[in-house]
Amino acid sequence: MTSPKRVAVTGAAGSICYSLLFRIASGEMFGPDQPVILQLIEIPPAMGALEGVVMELDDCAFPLLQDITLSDNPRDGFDGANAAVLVGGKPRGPGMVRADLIKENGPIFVAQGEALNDVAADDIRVAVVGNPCNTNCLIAQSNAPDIPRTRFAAMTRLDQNRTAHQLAAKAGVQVASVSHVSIWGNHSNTMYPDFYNATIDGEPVVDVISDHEWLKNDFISTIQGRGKAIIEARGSSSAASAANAALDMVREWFLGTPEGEWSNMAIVSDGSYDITEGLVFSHPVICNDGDYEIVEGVELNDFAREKIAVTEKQLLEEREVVKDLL
Ligand code: NAX
Repeated sequence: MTSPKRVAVTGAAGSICYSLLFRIASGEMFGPDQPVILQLIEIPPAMGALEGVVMELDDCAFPLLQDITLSDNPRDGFDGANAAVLVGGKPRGPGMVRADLIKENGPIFVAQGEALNDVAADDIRVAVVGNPCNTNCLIAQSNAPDIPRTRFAAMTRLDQNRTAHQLAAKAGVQVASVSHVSIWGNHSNTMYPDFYNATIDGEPVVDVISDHEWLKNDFISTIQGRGKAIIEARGSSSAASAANAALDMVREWFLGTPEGEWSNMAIVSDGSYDITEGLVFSHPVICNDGDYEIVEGVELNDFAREKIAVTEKQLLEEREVVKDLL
């Protein structure tokens, strides 16, 4: 019998987790033969709601779900964890700008980074979903000096999936025809969804979609503004699609990127593509067995370089805001 994977999840009583936890427990994250133990972490006022979520998990009678623990303390919640998905955080309140959100959430990720450092399993991998996810990831990483930095990644998979859908819809093909999407930079309205290197049925997107003005303008702003558009339409932020993206991200990180494909995650920059070393920056990667390699040789033209410079500048500014927490 395979030993169970301990999966710690913060923000476990929130909207994303109401979809995510059930799919982890059903085997969609680590495969149909991998038992899991869910270690659910919340803040004290949400523990009652979390108990309700656990009752529902129990009532699903998932064969792979071996145990569930509940905790309002990351030191207990991350104990022995092999994977951690950091979803929890404070939402942006009325009148708050991005810098306020960063400052509000920063201390949460200091404490979580320290706790992961001290109590997680030696093979821990950490996926950060809670926004601003790149900078939260940088903070957690910086406060976990004994864990290699490459074990942390922030989620830009939702942006990858959104890009694949938009390109497929414009070209009038199925989403499976779209490959080699890359997402560069910050999970924010400055990210650069790269269509130049993406393909549709093996052909460059720019050869299949003749409306290049759409690609350079409306397409990019649709991806950058998709989260906001969903809030406007639904009255609350993307939850099921974010949970789905977290599953895609972590599954490929552990089980591997499909042959010939790219995954995207915001990972620590090693200076590739002249991006400032140490920033948590989304890149196309190829994952295998819990490790990843940055895809090499992606051609970045002047248009791409300009877009990447904008998102890099934003991440440098965010790093400046939290410099006392690093
Ligand atoms: P919810 O507000 O529904 O849930 C967040 C949960 O986190 C709450 O239950 C809250 O009690 C808990 N929480 C707060 N502080 C905590 C702490 N210190 N420790 C543990 N739990 C804590 O938000 P939800 O819709 O689930 O979204 C969660 C986060 O994902 C938000 O920061 C959101 O901005 C972010 N997103 C990131 C996306 C991405 O692509 N990277 C896309 C979707 C989403 O916007």
